[in-house]
Amino acid sequence: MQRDAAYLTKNEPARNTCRFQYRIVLIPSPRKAQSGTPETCSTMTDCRKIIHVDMDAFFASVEELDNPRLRGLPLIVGGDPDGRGVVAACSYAARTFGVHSAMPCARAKRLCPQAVFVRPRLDRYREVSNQIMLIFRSCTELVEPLSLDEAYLDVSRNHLGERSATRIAEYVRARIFRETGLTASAGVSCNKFLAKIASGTKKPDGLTVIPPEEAAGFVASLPVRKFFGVGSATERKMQAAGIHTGADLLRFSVEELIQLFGKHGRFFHGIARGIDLRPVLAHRERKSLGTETTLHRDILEMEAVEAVLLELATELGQDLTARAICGKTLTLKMRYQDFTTITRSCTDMAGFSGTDELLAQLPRLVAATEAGRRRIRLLGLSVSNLLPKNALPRIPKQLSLPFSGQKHDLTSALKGMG
Ligand code: TTP
Ligand code: MG
Ligand code: MG
Repeated sequence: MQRDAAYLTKNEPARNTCRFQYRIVLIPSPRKAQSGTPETCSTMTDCRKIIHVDMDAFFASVEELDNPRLRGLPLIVGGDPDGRGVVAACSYAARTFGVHSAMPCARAKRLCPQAVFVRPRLDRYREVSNQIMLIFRSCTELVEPLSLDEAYLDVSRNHLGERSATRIAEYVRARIFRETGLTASAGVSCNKFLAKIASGTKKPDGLTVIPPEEAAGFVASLPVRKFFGVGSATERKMQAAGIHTGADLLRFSVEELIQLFGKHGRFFHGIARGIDLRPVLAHRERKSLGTETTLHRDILEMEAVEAVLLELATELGQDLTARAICGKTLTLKMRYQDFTTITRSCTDMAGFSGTDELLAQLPRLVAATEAGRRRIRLLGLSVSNLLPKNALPRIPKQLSLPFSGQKHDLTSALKGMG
């Protein structure tokens, strides 16, 4: 059977001209051609072997690993259940109660009063993340991490000399379990979109393979909200246009989709046909670095706003210094009581590389908001346009007054704006 050749056959000789020596790609399917089914990636240029690996209930699983008494309990990693924090992660036992990531902890507690709440320990999660990334990199150079717990691997060529991407995925999952004690789920296919969808279909501890010739059929039945790049606004727009599944998307030309969804239109046109030519980028650069906090109560007083910003700027400044990077653009994010969210940014070609530089610009950004007049529930600071710190010319910087002599006194600085 031709179907699984690329993924399951280890020792079979390659019989076509595909660069990476696997034989599905250049063999057109006569059945499909006759029935007029749109081309799938099996007949297009995409002949890659992509794996997407994602850890199961990552933060929660690490907590269970380190504290066996928590195993099997409904476990929630996140903020204070009696405060206003949100759920970062929850165990699969907690999910049976309807709890999920990003849900307010208070609601999670109402849904599952017996849940055990623990606070996140990011350093520990980073440590495990480093371990799994090393396992990925032992298979291929082409590893693109998406977050602490997941990555794409392009194993078209790999260090193991293994032809079957499925076998590599099994090997990776087994090593992760052996070396960390944690389970991961993986998806295998010919592109990033399909591999990522696949990894989510048999969670936890699952492996799913979507062979190229099954891609179009698979995507046809997929609800559009599962498509990469479809947030709730795009989903509403799609539903208004009568697009509910991948099959519905097939009725639209690329021009029509571009008209409806701008630059994403072309991507949607491709993935409806199982085509996604995005490469796995091993050195995808971080685009921004930031920190934000949901406040315990909505705040109006400027002193409180300033105190929180001081904390955020100190944390972000330390992070920038520790990573030896700087960003040319500083962005202040503010969410008001009614959930309206605004951002205010400024750019400094000399770059922001530490707390003092952040603090020097904050008064200007705060002055462009309604802080002091509207209650605020969330504050965030981030820098973007990142560069290594030593990549910028050394421009002697005069910190803007009124900071001189009052290091870190944001309150005075803001009052000084008058
Ligand atoms: P995910 O991989 O999205 O989720 P998960 O690993 O907890 O569960 P799943 O088995 O469904 O993959 O996210 C990885 C970690 O990132 C998660 O454990 C905690 C963190 N995270 C947040 O802090 N906030 C969020 O909103 C999400 C989605 C994740
Ligand atoms: Mg995960
Ligand atoms: Mg993940």
